[in-house]
Amino acid sequence: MELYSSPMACSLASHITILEAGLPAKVTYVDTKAKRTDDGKDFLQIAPNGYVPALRLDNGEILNEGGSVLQYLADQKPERGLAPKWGTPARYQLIDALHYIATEVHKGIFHPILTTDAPADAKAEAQAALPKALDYMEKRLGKNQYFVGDTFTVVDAYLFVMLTWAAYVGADMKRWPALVAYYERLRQRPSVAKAFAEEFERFQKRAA
Ligand SMILES: N[C@@H](CCC(=O)N[C@@H](CS)C(=O)NCC(=O)O)C(=O)O
Repeated sequence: MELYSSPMACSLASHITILEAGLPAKVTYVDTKAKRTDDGKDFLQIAPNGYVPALRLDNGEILNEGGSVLQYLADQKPERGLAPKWGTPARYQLIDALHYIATEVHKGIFHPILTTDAPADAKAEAQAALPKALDYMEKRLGKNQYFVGDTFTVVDAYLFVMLTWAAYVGADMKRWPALVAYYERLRQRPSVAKAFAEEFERFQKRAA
C-alpha cells in the first residue's frame, strides 16, 4: 500500500491511521499545487482529481476520498478497533461523523478559508461558521474521551487535523476547553505525535 499525502493536509489523518494500525504502507508526499510527487511522478496520473489523500491498494486500485481511505485502513486491522464492525449501529455513527467532518467542516468551512481562490465573502462566511461548528463539536464531545464510542477511531484522527487547522486559522481555542483537552490528549498518542512531527517539519521546509 502507498499513501499519497501532503504535509499538514487532511491526509495527515490517514498517515496517523497507518501508524496507529501498524500497517506496512509507504508514505509518499505530493506537491498538490504542482501536482507532482516528491519522487518526481505526475500526480494526476495517480489520482485524476489531483487531491490527497490517495491510497494505492496492493491490487493497484486507488482510493481518493478521505472517508473511504480512513475506513479501508482501519479495516485492514479490525483488532485495533479504529472503526467498529461493519453492520453495527456504531459503524454508522462513525460514518455519520466522517461525513459531517468531510462535508460541513473540512470542505464547507476550511476549504474557503484556506484556499487562495475563494472570494472574500465566501471566506468571511466560512470564518463566521467556524465557531458554530466548534460549539457543536464541543457539545457533542462533552465529557467523552473520544468523538465516537469509547476508544480512539479514525474520526479522532480526522478531527485532530481539523482542530490543528482551527488554531492555524486563528480560532480562539480557549472558548472550547473540552476540545482543547481532547486535542492535547490526542497529541500525546505516539502515532499522532510521530505523523505530526514528520509532516510539520516538511510543511515548514516547504513554506521556507
Ligand atoms: N473530497 C476529498 C477532498 C480532499 C481534499 O480537499 N484534499 C486537499 C488537501 S486537504 C487537496 O489535496 N487539495 C489540493 C487540490 O484540491 O488541488 C476528501 O474528502 O478527501
